[in-house]
Parts: sequence; structure tokens; C-alpha cells
Amino acid sequence: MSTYVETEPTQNLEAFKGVKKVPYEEYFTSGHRTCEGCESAQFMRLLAKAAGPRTIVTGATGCMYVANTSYYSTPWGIPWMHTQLGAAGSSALGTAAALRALMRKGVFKKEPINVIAFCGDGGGADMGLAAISAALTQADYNLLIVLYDNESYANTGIQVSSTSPFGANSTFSTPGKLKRIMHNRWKKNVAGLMIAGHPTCNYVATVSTSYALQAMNAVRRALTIGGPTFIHCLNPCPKGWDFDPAAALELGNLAVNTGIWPLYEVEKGELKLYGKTREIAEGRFKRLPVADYLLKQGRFAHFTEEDLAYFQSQVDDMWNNWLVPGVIPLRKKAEAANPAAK
Ligand SMILES: Cc1ncc(C[n+]2csc(CCOP(=O)(O)OP(=O)(O)O)c2C)c(N)n1
Ligand code: SF4
Ligand SMILES: [Mg+2]
Repeated sequence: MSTYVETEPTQNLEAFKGVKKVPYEEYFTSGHRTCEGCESAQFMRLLAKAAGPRTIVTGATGCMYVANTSYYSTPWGIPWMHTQLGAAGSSALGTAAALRALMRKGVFKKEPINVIAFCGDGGGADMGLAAISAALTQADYNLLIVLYDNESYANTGIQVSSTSPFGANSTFSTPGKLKRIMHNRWKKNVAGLMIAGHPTCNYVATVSTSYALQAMNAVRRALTIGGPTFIHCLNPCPKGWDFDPAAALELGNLAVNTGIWPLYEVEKGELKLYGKTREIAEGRFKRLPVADYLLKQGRFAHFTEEDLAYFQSQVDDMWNNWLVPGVIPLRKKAEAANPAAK
């Protein structure tokens, strides 16, 4: 029997069939103070555009709250509320439950309203992971949680988070003379965690703002399919990653084309790779060397040939040995050795 349950009606947001079909209306506009070339802000713009006017957004503390909503100004053209740093999951669930109660009592007219909560990697992959996990188990509420990932606690000055890449220079991992690599953990596989751990979660996708149409269509699919859904977006951050803002789009492309950031969606348990990731998996596109991506960023300027080779070997390992490359980090070898699999 399927674990996926039918939810209350959602908005039917069909995929945009090409950029020319994307509406002009903006619901995240000027009025914010994010850095030039900030792809996290770009994701907010795409998110709001894809979701449309009948949407409520809650946002956890971080750049997308602090730089977005300076005193008495806001770029949001739809209802938006700040929530505590670890509270994306609980604010999404609370908002969805409150809307349902208000509609049941007749305070609000009955209509499908999108509920979206966003968080950064510090707020979502670290501090608020438990609340997101709890929200994703609530099968009968329509809610979308999006994690915008700039790979650091950016707002407080670029500290390491569990999604910061191996070796990156940050204010918590500045390379020294005695020890060059101060951050030696591998990036947390957040989307994989959500897929594997939450059979009630109807839709999980990884997206990139460099592939804007796909990112918007992932948002529209998540909101249409309903139930608890989750999207993880990689967002180049000129300040934290130390690159020329003009290269923001190119860096997003390179993250995908080097195979570091695989693009996929999982709908009710069915996996679909898309874009360049699919081409890589099907052997139609050869992954670019990770150095092409890493060496464009000042946070990896201290990398030696040895560090680059190690990073490359880890990405190769993911593509060659993971049970589902980029998604499920169980080893093919381990599967063969598992007596239960015989
Ligand atoms: C409970 C709590 N601890 C610490 C802070 C301080 N703080 C505000 S924003 C922030 C960084 C959040 O990082 P992330 O979620 O990755 O968002 P980003 O700033 O990178 O956009 C921190 C630590 C806070 N607001 N609340
Ligand atoms: S620090 Fe990074 S995420 Fe924050 S506003 Fe600047 S570019 Fe955007
Ligand atoms: Mg962050």
C-alpha cells in the first residue's frame, strides 16, 4: 500500500513551457539590500513568481530575512512573515494548520493558498532540521519547505555550516600556515536525507538558480502535488564564496556541469534526473573537472593540486560508486556484500 495520502485541493500550477510563457508579474521586487549577484535573492524572486499571488511565505532568520526586510521596507509583494532561525518546519505546518482552521470556521473563504517556508543552510540543514523533518511527516497538510543553500552562515559573517564544501575558507575555517584545510567534512546530503527518511514527503527536488525555468517548475510541481514537499537550491554567494558577482550564473552552471550539484526530482518515490545531470548519467555529457568550479572562487584559493585531486576523487566516487549517483550514498559494493540482498 502506498504511504502517500490524498490532501486537500491545491492550486493547479502547470509547468511554464519555456521562458516566454513566464509571467511578467513580480512578487519579490526591489527594496532589499542583498549583495550584488546574490543568487539567494534571485531564488526568492523565482520562488515568488512561480508560486503566484495566492501564497503565504514564512522565512527563517538569515540573509533572506535580514538583508531582505530592512526596517520599514520589503521586497515582498505577497504576505511574508519572519520566523525564528530553526523554525521553517514548524512555521510551515502552523501556517497550513491555521489556514485550515480559519477556513473551517468561515473566517477565511475556502480556497487553496500556497504555504511556503524558506530557510538557509544554517537554519535548515543544521538548526531547524528536526522541525523540517517533523513537518515532512504530516502527510495531510499542503506545505513546501525550501532550503536556499549559500553554503555558510552568511548573514553572521560566513561561518561553516554542514553544507559548506570540503576545504572552503570561512571565518571558522581560515587556512593557516600549519594547517591548510581547516574544514575537512563533506557536504551534508540534505535532499537525499529528506527522500530516504520521509516516505510521506510527496516531492523533493534539487534546483539551481542558473537553471531558472526548471527551478520555477519544481516549485510549481511541489505546490500542485501538495502534501509536505521540499526543495533544496544551491545559491552562489559572491561575498561568502569570494567571486566577481558577474560570475554568479556561470558558477551555478559549473556546480552542475562538474557533477558536484546533481539536479533531480523525486515525486512520490519516483526519481527523475534532469538537465545536464541526466546527460551526465546517460553518458551524453562528460563532467567538467571540479577545478573549473573551485578555482573561480576565493574560498578555495589555498587549494593545492593534492586538495583538488581529493575533491575530484570524492565527486568521482559519488558518480561511480553510489547506489544512485548524487542521490543515495549507499555503496554498490555494500549492496553486493549484504547477505539480506541475496
Ligand atoms: C537561535 C538563533 N541563533 C543564532 C542566531 C544568529 N543568526 C542570525 S542569522 C544567522 C545565520 C543563518 O545562516 P543560514 O541559515 O545559512 O542563512 P544565511 O545567513 O546564510 O542566509 C545566525 C547564526 C539567531 N538569529 N537565532
Ligand atoms: S552574503 Fe551572500 S547570501 Fe547574503 S546577501 Fe550577500 S550574496 Fe546574498
Ligand atoms: Mg547560509
